[in-house]
Amino acid sequence: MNKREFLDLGKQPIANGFLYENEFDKEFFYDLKVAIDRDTHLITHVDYVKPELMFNDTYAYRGSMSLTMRKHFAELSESLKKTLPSKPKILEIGSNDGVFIKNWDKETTIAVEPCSNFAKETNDLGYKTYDGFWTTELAETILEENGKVDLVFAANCMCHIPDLDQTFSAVESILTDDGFFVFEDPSLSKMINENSFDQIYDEHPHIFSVIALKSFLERNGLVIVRVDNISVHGGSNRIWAQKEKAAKPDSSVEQNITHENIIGLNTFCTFDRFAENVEDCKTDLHRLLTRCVDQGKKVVSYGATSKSTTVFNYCGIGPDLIQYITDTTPEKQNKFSPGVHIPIVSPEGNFDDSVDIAFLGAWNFAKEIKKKEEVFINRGGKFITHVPVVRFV
Ligand code: JHZ
Repeated sequence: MNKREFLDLGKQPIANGFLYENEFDKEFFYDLKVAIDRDTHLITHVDYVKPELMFNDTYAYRGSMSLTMRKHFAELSESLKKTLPSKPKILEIGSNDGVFIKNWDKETTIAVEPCSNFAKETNDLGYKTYDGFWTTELAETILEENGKVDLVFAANCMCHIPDLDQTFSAVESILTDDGFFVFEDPSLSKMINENSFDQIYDEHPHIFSVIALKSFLERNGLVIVRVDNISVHGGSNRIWAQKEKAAKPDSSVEQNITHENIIGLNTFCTFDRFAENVEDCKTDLHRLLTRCVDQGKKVVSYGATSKSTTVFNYCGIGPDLIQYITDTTPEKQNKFSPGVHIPIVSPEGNFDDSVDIAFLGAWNFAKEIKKKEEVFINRGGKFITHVPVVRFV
């Protein structure tokens, strides 16, 4: 790739590398620098972190921890079932804890998951899960053992894989002639509009525009036939692609590309301006949290997200500003956050009357969280977000 760097998010740890105190001194850090590829306009890291350092048998993120995402995948599955032939054969790449495949028939569903803890969990549930990274070799094995599939699905997984050419050509090889490749990932246009720079961390080596995806898919025999702009994870795009012969793109594809051109996703200055906004956010957030602490407020964070790893490490926010992070995920509790080492605790008994202010680490679930935390809000508790600008909400 012919990369032009535009943003430096500093030294960062593994975003989901929650750790114990006795592991602090051997923690891994890397330089998180972001670039645009001059040829395809793909937004991509300057250097990629080795996948094995992020996706292994201690992976902590569980997709099914929020009601929003459980509902999202249940509804999507219902609508896919109407589009696909009856009893479709499906393959999910990056099945995590099974939040999507649980809506499908065990007999006709195959999954691929490199985090062995989750591959074991879904195998135990009866879904045939290949424990490994999606590669040409694994695709060949799956093809030999199962034949072609009617749907390849991936949610928040394609943007995790450094080598997109290998990834997409392997998808093409396993699809039936009129099969669909459907995948969703955070949208670049949303990230730029909302200044949600925390979508960038080790696990997201790319943030996709439709413009860039078109180049990568087409050179691997796949054509985008539909784009859905969806609200999850702070604004994502669901891309529908098919083999060239079957593809009949609808108007959403051209509409999205036109919109992306209008907002400048194909020009360098858009990203230089974004980098300036990111810098401003760092100053504003640090200043607001410092002011709250100086006023004697108890400030915590809500949701130990990958996104907040970027925010806290880039903005220099540690336990001096945020006393602890509450999170419902058992695998994260009683550990410390990556890099800045803020304690992570269960919300039970900790998100209590003593808390004055909570930074929304999981700002993408603001609606769900505000509904759940009405008591906190009604007694005057305040949430802080940095998206799209630093403020109380
Ligand atoms: P959430 C992960 O990012 C990582 P993260 C990954 N790379 C990716 O692409 C995206 O997901 C999709 C907790 N929580 O989903 C649960 C509460 O404690 O924003 C989660 O730990 N209480 C695969 O980590 C976290 O917040 C609640 O009420 O940025 C949310 O993490 C709710 C709703 C959530 O993803």
